Amino acid sequence: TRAHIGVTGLAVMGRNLARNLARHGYTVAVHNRTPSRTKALMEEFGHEGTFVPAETARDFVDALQRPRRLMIMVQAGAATDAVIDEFAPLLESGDMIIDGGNAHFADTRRREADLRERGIHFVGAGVSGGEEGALNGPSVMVGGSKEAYAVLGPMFETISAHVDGEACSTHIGSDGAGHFVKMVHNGIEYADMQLIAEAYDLLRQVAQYSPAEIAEIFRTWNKGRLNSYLIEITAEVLSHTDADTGRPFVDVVADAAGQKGTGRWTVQTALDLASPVTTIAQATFARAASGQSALRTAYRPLPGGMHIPKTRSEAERFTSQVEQALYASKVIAYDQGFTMIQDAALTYGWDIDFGAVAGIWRGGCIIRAAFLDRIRTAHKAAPDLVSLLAEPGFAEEITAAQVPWREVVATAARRGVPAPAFAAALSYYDTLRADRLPAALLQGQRDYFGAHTYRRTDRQGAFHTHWAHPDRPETDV
Ligand code: NBP
Repeated sequence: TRAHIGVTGLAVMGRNLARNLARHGYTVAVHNRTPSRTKALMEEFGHEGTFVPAETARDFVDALQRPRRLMIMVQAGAATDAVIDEFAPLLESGDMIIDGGNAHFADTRRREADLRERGIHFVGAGVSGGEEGALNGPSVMVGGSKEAYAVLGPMFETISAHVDGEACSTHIGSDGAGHFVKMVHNGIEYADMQLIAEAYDLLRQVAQYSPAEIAEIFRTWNKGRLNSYLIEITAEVLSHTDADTGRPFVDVVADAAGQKGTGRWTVQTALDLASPVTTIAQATFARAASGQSALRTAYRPLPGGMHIPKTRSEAERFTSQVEQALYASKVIAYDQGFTMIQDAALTYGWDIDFGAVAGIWRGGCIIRAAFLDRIRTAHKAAPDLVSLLAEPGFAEEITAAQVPWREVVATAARRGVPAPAFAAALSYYDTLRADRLPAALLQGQRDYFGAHTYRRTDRQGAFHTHWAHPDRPETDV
């Protein structure tokens, strides 16, 4: 029997995806550069389904049904190129290489163009949900050709997570679109996590609640509109007690956040696209700032804000304001992410169904949340929706939340509690709702020092003022 699909790269992700496929009845060829991993998979999990272990690249390729479907789950970057270079010469026209790793979308675009010339479909698939998702149902964001998705889609839709009977896998768009959307997913994840962390910090420092009490607050919030995987696990982490010291776990963890890079890619790419993903950027910079230990030592002696203890009823009122601020900021963070995908779709010619993107993020991935169902509905109802805030339901909620949102950001500033993501989200809201922006002054400055010209509100054309002789008539250039 020939295999329906082959997986090469059998570290945690590849092994679990191969098992997921086999458990769903597919015959899966398995291969790894170091054969011991293949052997280990067969020994431990071989009974779970039909696997065809292959030691050499040739055996692996020969084990596959045509058109061949070969999935790569190796380290992103040079390792992925090395594996493509090894296998592509063994493939035939019409075969498919799927890269399920965390590739940068620009690499995926390059690889797709290169392999397309050789008649091979290259499918960059963003796989979210970590090892657990890979095994039990990930969210899969698939790029590449429609023809390839027609063949691979049923397979991805079978092994992906499901919400209300719908699969969390879809064809996002051509070439790098799948990996792009996965990257933005991770950027939104950074923002979501940072916003939750800021909410915790404010509840702790301003309202003086203990981690266990804050865990209870998050549990309550998780029953409402903030219902999400991240809120749920936050409550778990906050209620955890360190076994060694008996102290809250969150108090014994070093406060320097790590990052593997996809949040950073989102921000770097956003700069290139001129997409103002400020909340995602602040979340990424907040992680970077937390790791600047020398700077933190230098700043630590400097004065902070006013300490005004809150009474119990004030603390309760503040808690409800923080819920509003968290929700409003979250809507902004997601809106920024979707805007960035829209900007990229225009730049790269991707025809993206935003409702479908929100739909496949409802399950299997880290940002899964009840809220995504509403985003999906909003985009399905109005496929040209420019912003979530253009949808009456969201607009109404933000209108209701804006006063408490401002109160929370102002309280954070007065008390000296850092809330960079809350503040960035609010500034973004105020920037985009402003009648007039001081960008007009920037244009004046640019024209002054660099003769960069400006447009006028009352006439067509590009103008330059002779700043050395401002009374001379401006030139229409
Ligand atoms: P790793 O990213 O740790 O990569 C290990 C695998 O790459 C092994 O199979 C290793 O083979 C293989 N490999 C390397 Br390294 N260099 C190679 C080369 N030059 N030629 C052939 N094979 C090579 O594995 P992972 O943690 O399972 O992740 C796999 C992919 O999935 C990565 O792109 C990762 O970024 C992504 N990922 C996604 C998530 C998620 O939540 N979506 C989570 C974790 C990882 P060896 O056994 O011979 O050394």
